[in-house]
Amino acid sequence: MKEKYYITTPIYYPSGNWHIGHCYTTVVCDAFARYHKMLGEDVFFLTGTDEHGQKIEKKAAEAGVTPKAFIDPLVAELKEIWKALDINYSKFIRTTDEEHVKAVQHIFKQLYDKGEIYKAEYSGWYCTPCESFWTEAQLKDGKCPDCGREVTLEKEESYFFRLSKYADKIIKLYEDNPEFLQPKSRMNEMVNNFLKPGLQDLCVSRTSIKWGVPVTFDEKHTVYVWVDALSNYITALGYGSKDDRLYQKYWPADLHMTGKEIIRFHAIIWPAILMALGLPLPKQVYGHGWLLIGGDKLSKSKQDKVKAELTDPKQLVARYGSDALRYFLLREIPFGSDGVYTNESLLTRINADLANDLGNLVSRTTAMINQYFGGVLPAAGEREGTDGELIAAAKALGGNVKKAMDALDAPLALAEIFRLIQRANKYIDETTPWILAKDESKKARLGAVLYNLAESIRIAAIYLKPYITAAPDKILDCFGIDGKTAEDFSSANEFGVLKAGCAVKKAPPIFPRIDVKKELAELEALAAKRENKSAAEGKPAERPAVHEHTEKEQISIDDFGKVQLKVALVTACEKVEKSKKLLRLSVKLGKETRTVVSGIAHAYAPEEMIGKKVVMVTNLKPAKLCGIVSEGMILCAENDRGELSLLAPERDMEDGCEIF
Ligand code: ME8
Repeated sequence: MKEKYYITTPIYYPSGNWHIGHCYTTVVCDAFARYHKMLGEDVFFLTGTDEHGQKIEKKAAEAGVTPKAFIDPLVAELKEIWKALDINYSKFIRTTDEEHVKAVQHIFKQLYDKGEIYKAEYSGWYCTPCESFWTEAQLKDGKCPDCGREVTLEKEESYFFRLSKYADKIIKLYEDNPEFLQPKSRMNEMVNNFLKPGLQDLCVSRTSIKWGVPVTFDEKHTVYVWVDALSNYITALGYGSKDDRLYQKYWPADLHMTGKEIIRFHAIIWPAILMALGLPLPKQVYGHGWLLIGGDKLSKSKQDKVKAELTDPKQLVARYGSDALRYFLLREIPFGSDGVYTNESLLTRINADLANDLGNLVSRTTAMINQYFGGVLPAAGEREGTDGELIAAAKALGGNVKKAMDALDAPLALAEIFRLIQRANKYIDETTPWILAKDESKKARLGAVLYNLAESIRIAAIYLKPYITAAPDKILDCFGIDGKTAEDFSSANEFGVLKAGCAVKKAPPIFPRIDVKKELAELEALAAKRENKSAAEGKPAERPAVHEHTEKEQISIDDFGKVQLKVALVTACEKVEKSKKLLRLSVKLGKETRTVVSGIAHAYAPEEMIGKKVVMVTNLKPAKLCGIVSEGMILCAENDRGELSLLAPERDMEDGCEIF
């Protein structure tokens, strides 16, 4: 019986605006899934989309469509990206799938029946016409910040999950299973920041959010999105349905791969829910780092740098191929840490590793077999010189890759494969086949050298298959091997499999070398075009919603002192015509009134802005946006998903007062 391997990505928010950073988790999981399949394991690889919640509800309402109609095209777009990147998932779950919804309802009811969920009251300021609760701080002059009407102190009933009782159990889980949460630093973070200080019970239902899974026994409640989302890892296998054969076969998961920002949900809340349900826990959770876009803080400002990068996955695949992108993501980012994406780092990787090391080795070897032996593979012959070293490196590859993959270190696995490729290139320099070819008496030696190279290439190509998916088959095809017959590693653990006398084709150009200077200039021109187009449309250039490098150069207190910040009261606000992003605001700064244009229309409705007190930079040089002179800038926080939150003084302060 084959061993099973169940691996999951987090399910994606259908946010659109997909960028190369989004592809990271899924490409990594795809490589692990393919690797385990080639080891002969029975693999299930799950991915999907996380479709409920207030954000979608709100965005769909703004677009004037139902949430489902809003989401469907975004999901289709995501699936297209996975196709372009050759992602071979076993199942794509959507949290709007009927089976998932029913299973989440079943899970919620089970937790309730077991006494793990209880009903309690959550108190806050209630605006009846808006059906909304507000905290004290959110009120505007003691009134509803949405409609300005009176609010009353009321309580919203909610269901709470008894998370607090699981803190010790989770600490014990980590102690008994040091491999459960990786890398190690994440475990320390969970223990010190969350578990040791003690956990609070978790509010797991809402009455104010309609776009969610209804609680069957109390229909005005919907299930908290994270409970809904995390459950996908078992509902996708049929847990809670009539047919749970996949669940029986694959659960517990071998690996939940997630970004580091959502590790708390996977390493604390999810195990606690499973413990409460009495179900087995996943074997491992891994919190990977982020792909930071931009990077170089020296040459240009962060903004310019980010705008200059091409981050659209489909455009990148169309330009450089899916292998190049997959290779970059898997090789460039030290696993578990953050890595930097720049156009230049991608192009450098393609040239150095794929075109120079791999491409040259394959093209030189197959060309020489054609030139000196008419395209017929010569015999292996006697070993001499450094043959033994090359052969030993090729034979050791499987073990070295396994060690790296067992440690969840895909970059190291690729480094091992490229070590063999580099060794083979060095072997060409050592054996100088072009000199051997000049001496007829060295023909057998020349044959042996080319045979050893062909075998090393074959072994490297088979081991490359989980990581890059097109080139290995093209390489194997040169030696008459159908890629499909090399779906496991067994033939790659032996040296001497290729038969002398078989036909060898001259390799087609697999990774053409890129003229980096020329390509960077083209990309820059593309970025400028994007920006001009945006400016002509009166909107700020689309900035990819990615985790950007936040480091800036140090500044002195005098530099900071040059910025004048004041509290401003928004007195009027409207959308800027012909722009999707801009709002025109009138603000009051004490006795003074000013106009400000701000790119926040995707996050705030004009009505919502009126009456807000915000933080404003008041000594910026006026700038014209969409024909309107903006006399300052209001400040916002932005997270990695592009969500905005305005900055405001924590206590009520008069408008016009200074901030320092
Ligand atoms: O968090 N670098 O979904 P999501 C590396 N729906 N990884 C990145 C990245 C970057 N720049 N940007 C995004 C969610 N990701 C929830 C999950 S699971 C029950 C619910 C990764 O669409 C991110 O770390 O915000 C995460 O692993 C994945 O993309 C989906 O993120």
